[in-house]
Amino acid sequence: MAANTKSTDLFTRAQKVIPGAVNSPVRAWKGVGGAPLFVESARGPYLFDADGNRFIDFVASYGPAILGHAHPEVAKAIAEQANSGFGFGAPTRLEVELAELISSAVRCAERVRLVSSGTEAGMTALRLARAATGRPAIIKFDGCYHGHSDSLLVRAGSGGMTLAVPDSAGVPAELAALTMVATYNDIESVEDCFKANPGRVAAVIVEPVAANMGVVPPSQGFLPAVADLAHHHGALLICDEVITGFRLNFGAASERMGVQPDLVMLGKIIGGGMPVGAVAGPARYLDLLAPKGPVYQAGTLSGNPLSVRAGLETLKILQRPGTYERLEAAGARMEAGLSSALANCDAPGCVNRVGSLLTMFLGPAQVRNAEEARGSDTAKFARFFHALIDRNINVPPSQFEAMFISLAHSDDDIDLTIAAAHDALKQAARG
Ligand code: KE4
Repeated sequence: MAANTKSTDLFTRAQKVIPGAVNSPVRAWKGVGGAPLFVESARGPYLFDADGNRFIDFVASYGPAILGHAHPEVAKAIAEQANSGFGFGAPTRLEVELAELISSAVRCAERVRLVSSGTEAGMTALRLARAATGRPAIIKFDGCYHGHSDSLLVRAGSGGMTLAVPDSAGVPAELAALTMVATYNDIESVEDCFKANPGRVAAVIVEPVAANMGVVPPSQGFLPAVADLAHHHGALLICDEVITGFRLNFGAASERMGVQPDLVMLGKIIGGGMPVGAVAGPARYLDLLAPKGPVYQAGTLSGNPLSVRAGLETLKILQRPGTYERLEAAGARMEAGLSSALANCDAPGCVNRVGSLLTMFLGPAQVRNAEEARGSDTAKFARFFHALIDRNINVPPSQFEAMFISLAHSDDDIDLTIAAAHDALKQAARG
């Protein structure tokens, strides 16, 4: 990688006007050290930083860029829509089309409410569950992340794990006390939460594939057991598909795993890279939302035409034959290559993958939950991350995030990345 003086200058400037120089903590590279690269542009599988360095990118905007960056058909659609107006504070045909498309792909989504972020989707889902059941408590899983709304910032994953601040300041203890934390892939821990709060749990919220402690797949039967337990205790099941929605299949991953959520959160891909979120589910729950029902929820830019148009175009492209077969093949190629690199370098660790989502953990032989993820060698991961940057490969700046493979990543891009990872592992091992 060539010099990064422009990024360094921008970082210095940014710190004077933006907290931590970033608008989302994980971008600050706190988990790996050093000053973050500032991105100037991106196209396909590549990012170009402020100094003109090109990287093969596996952050992919943390999920939305499943087609690759700046897909020409999506860019054209956004440009066309921009010429027709950016937003109106009024309903549009486009929102109906996107809601219909989501409803046709997600079985439980009889109704869809669009919002502008995954956080808003989580907030709304919790409020709906509490209204529908008349109960206050929530069960979430250690290491799962559902956005930064107060009730969900307890033992949170993603930036919460990266910065080792799983519980945020500013969340009143009285509110945090309503959120119980179970262990992912441990059904007994869920039962214990219900037993500790009989008749008070409104919902269990879960990522069908955990991707915010690094990627952790659900063990066989875990999700159906969570659903059965929730329903046995009169609680709703909220599946947070902000990452997995339309990533692993054309629809909700949970429904492919034999689970029928009561409420589904969506985001990222359904906006094609533009600001979006959604909460979907049966009319008996969603129609509780204002203006039809008593649960208030609103948003100036909810369903805005630019995000909706980008989402519609993205989903239409994802419906083309061979899409998920290609994503699976690319993911499998990367998994095999990284696993070989670990073995060839005698580097302890493991690779967890589902479809085009994967994480290489440095250290643990297996990672099935947040505790085991925390056993990773984050200092070695930091060295590995920088060694990859030096080889023009951009992965998430945290051991506790997922790598995202897109339809734009060629086999050559993946093979180059594997070769770079092999060398980076050797360099990281030298300390
Ligand atoms: P947003 O509010 O950031 O749009 O979505 C929150 C959210 C909800 N649910 C899941 C499963 C998520 O992964 C997220 C956000 N993901 C993180 C990355 N792990 C976004 C990156 C960031 O925070 O900058």
